[in-house]
Amino acid sequence: MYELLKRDGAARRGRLHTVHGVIETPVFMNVGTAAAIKGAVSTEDLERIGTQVELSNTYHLHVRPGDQIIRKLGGLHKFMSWEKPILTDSGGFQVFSLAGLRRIKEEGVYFNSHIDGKKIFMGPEESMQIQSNLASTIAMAFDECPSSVADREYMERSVARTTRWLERCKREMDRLNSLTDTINRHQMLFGINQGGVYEDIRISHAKEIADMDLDGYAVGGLAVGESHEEMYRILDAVVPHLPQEKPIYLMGVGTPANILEAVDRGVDFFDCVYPSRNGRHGHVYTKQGKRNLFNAKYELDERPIEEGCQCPACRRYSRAYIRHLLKAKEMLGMRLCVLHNLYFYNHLMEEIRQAIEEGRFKEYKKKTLEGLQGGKS
Ligand code: PRF
Ligand code: ZN
Repeated sequence: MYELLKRDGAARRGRLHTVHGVIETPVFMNVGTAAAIKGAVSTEDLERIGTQVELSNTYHLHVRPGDQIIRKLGGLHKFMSWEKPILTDSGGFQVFSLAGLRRIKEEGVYFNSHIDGKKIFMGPEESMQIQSNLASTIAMAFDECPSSVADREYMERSVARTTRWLERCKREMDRLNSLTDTINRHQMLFGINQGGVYEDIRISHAKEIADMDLDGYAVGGLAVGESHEEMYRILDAVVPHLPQEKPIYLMGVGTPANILEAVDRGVDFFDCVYPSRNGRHGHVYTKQGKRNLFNAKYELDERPIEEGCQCPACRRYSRAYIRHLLKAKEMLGMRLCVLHNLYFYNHLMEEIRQAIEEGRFKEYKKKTLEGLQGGKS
């Protein structure tokens, strides 16, 4: 159940009640694709840095170790020792971005595993069955994420198929949740809006799926190569047509600036690999923009990554020390940068929530964007 606590312009402060506890929104979900946050970050670390939701992938876990194994071990929560909410992506997007040869048919997608090349079929029913075995809190619908340069005709056919797939997802999820041996019989299902950069296709698709009474609605197919301005134009067009009494999730987005802009357009959920990926390369986020800790100017810098930051890296270590670890290729260097970056994103969301509650989101956004742009390094 989603509770809308406060609106400040189009920005929303809400609360999603789940079987694994409450999610305070807007929220940034921390990506742990294969049930592991890259950068040697443990679930214990996630608890320390204020993570509310962990995100894993159907496709990766189906390929390795296998969702049947995870089911036998009691589900993903027990497997990775994480009690709070987990969202699983459906596999659709990963199949399109990772798998080798693939063929899209009405029934689903035929592809080869990126691990061992083995032939795999995944359709809406399979995706729901895998996610039910994983027993995540929130399952995502099985969709197609078309290329950002797909033409109108392809987009129309693809979106129509994604709608038919969504109907099949819903039916299968209802069936799985009614079975007595299902681990999480309260698994939620979020639908996904597609349509590329075509506003009219986006809007008609949003209207079609709005009636399906799903637990939440995602905007997919963005941040796939189009400009930021195009992404904001599509959000302006489509978000008002999604059910306002349900949470809205912008998939795979993005930079701190992208998140501020999307919150300002009514988005509640986010996920992105940037904080962990950048952290692994020694790129760290601060309110004054990103820093590259490999830079020689940090050699004798005794300050923490960001002054005042309460993350496990900044509370204890200097830029000079972390730079040394990175240069020496010590795993701890990456790990400290990733912890800082995830903390930075989680903390940013906390500040966003507070600003909305206090009715000063516009002002907070303006000030934060100025800082982020000012210190670009
Ligand atoms: N669909 C799914 N997962 C996704 C996307 C999508 O369109 C995106 C697009 N940015 C990220 N992750 N299922
Ligand atoms: Zn820090």
